[in-house]
Amino acid sequence: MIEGGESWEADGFSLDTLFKHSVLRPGEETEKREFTDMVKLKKRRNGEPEGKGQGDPFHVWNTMLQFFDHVARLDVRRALLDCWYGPYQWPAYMRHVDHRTLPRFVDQLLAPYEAVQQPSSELKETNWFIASHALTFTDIHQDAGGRQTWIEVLFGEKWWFYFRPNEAGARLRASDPVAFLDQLRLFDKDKTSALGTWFFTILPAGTGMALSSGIKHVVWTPEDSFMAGKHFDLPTFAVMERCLLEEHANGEAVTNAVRHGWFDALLAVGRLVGHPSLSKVITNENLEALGRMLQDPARYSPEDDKPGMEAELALQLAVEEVTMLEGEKPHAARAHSQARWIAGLLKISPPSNKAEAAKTKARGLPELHDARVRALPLARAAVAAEMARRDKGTKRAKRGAGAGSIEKGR
Ligand SMILES: O=C(O)CCC(=O)C(=O)O
Ligand SMILES: [Fe+2]
Repeated sequence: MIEGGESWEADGFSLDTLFKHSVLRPGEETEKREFTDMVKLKKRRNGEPEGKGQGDPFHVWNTMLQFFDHVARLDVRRALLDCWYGPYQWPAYMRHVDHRTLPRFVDQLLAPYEAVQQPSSELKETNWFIASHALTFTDIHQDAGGRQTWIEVLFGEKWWFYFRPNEAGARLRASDPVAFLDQLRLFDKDKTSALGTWFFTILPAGTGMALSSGIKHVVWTPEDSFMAGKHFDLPTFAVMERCLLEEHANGEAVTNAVRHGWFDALLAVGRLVGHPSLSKVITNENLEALGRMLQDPARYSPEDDKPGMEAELALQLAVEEVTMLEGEKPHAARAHSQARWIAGLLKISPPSNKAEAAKTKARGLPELHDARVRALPLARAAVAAEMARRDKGTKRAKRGAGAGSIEKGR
């Protein structure tokens, strides 16, 4: 927990506050956004009938104007979890972290020479704003895609619960992440303490918190609240790999969102691993994890139904094309990619649906396909060269140590 941040308490829980701090621009208060309907979510969790619209997901499309109209109505509880919010940047006391983030390395080392392409979802998810009515919560989850998180409470209060597994908990999580979560979600003291310990921190306006990736947490919002936050990557690829594998196998059951841009973030940074300023902060364990993710990205792609399958297919396609290009058949590779992508999509959207099939055919190759095909061999080569360099260093050190002991033996 970090104290000494900004507080908007004096401004009030209102649209005007959001305009004043540039969260919204005038006119945006009537745009529809996706809110979590907490009343529906609660009914679903308790197995109660949901009434009208039964079977719908627990999301509703509302405007910010409606959100503020509902503040005093306890029978309507909503939370807006994914409002993009660029203006709120790192506060002074977090700037030392900013300098160690992977996007920073990419900006400093790669961006001056070429445009670094990232999917729009990745950029949108980097800086965000959460507005929640009092008495809302976010269920147990890990933040998607192995990202680190920093948050700052600007209005109201958040109660942050985070779980530290013991040995048995870590084992269950590794072998069956859904069973692990189901057991925690019973909120039964004995069942929980068999797996580890919950900790909690109360965060009033003006306090913030940095949360390492992969930590399971629950957030309770006892008062109307505004919160700004940021997701970022550090060179902790081994944890990222574990998170992605968990999300690949279990989709949104274990996380609160889906990160489709993780691979493009890795491609940008992968090319830079040999740079001295980056190399010194990547451990061997993390380097190996990065190497594995670049080798076979489809293994890690999050599985959230159709978009997840499309994203996985798009990654497979980039890898296949690189493999074919390495076999020196560029034209054949491109034609093959296109055909595979379309065939794959057609399998996802049944060919009986003619309109959907026509749309798919018109789409061409996946977003960022060419950028991926260009960057992947460079990233793989940079990681391989760095591994070889370290390997040589280790062998040299071992030879040195060996020679030393012979000398000592003399
Ligand atoms: O504020 C909330 O309800 C959820 C926040 C959260 O889990 C996060 O920022 O990762
Ligand atoms: Fe979270």
